[in-house]
Amino acid sequence: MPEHDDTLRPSWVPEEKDSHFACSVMRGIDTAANSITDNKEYSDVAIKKMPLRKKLSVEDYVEGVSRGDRMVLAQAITLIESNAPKDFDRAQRVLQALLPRTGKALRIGITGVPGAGKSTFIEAFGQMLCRQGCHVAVLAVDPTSSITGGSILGDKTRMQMLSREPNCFIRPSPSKGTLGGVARKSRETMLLCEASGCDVILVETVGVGQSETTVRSMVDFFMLIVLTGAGDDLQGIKKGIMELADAIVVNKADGDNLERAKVAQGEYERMTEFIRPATEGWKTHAYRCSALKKTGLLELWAVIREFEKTTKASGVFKNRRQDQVLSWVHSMIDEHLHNLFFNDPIIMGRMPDVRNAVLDGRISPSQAVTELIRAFDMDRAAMHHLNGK
Ligand SMILES: Nc1nc2c(ncn2[C@@H]2O[C@H](COP(=O)(O)OP(=O)(O)OP(=O)(O)O)[C@@H](O)[C@H]2O)c(=O)[nH]1
Ligand SMILES: [Mg+2]
Repeated sequence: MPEHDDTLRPSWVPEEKDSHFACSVMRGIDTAANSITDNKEYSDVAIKKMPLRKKLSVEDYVEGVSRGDRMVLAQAITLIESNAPKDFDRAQRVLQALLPRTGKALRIGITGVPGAGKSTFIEAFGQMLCRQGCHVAVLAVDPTSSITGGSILGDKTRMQMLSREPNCFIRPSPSKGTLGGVARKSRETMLLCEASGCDVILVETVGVGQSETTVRSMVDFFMLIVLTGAGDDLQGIKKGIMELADAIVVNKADGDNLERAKVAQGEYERMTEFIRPATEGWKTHAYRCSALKKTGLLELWAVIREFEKTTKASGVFKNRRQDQVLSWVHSMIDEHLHNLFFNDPIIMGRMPDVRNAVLDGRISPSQAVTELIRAFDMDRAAMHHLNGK
């Protein structure tokens, strides 16, 4: 079999697929007339070729995104999301050039159990912000759904009112690959949106359990949306997730549910007494709203603005951003080293024996690690030696 050439991988091939991921690309139709060229009757028809979409240069991306051109922004995000190594370098150059324009938006994360009303909330809240003159971007982090392309893709068609707002940009999750990969792409997407002039970024977590901490680590304000019936085993919400939240919002406070929502709000408020606050110098409270009836949204926005004011004055806002960017660097190093180690041919060759030896009790786990790391070091040193010659 010929050596696998990574540069030939189409950019949409999922990261986790190995070289055996197979596809064939068929020649497309250039023009409507293309399909009838074999027909003698039409052989003289002048075939006007459709212009191909111009391939953007790094400067085109930078200029277009800076100008707030949403088409170019979408294309730049596609470049960031590409898994092709040849795109990685260009994407990073675009980001690098845009970096001075980033960081000015307020980043808000929204989580909650499935069906809590996150998407409905984002649609209503986003519309309200657009009406106030804000430029809003809606993103999602969904490492779970590689098949459907992420439920926000469905939401994009569902968030019809919001997607019609000229000041709003909705982007489905880069749903392919590991959580680490998805997180990198989402963070970089967020930076691109900021560079294009968005001043509020709403990030929805999709998929239960894994993505909350990741989204918390990329936003300033984190909101947990809950439903009534707080006593019912907390609806599967772990205390840990409540401890990430800067606000707990009881949604669906409308109609017959309003009274129950008031009770739930009280119960959650009491619970906040027992949890560690997510942000130093900020007391997490419980609120209520109806995403459907669009009530309580303005009040929530006021809470968020107050949060921004307080944390900016105390320096907590800036410190958190700095911690976030440093831990982002660390997690990327972790991921890189992890891949380097586990994809090393020597390690891959030795792993089954070492695994069995540990399982049989012939060597201790620590011994196994020492041996593997030594083999890895030697392999890297040999590679350096060869490359140096
Ligand atoms: N009565 C009432 N219904 C609501 C409200 N907000 C959302 N809903 C309904 O609740 C259902 C779920 O809403 P979504 O916005 O899709 O919930 P979600 O949290 O995004 O769900 P997933 O994306 O599947 O996790 C929909 O049928 C909404 O119409 C509300 O404030 N009041
Ligand atoms: Mg949703």
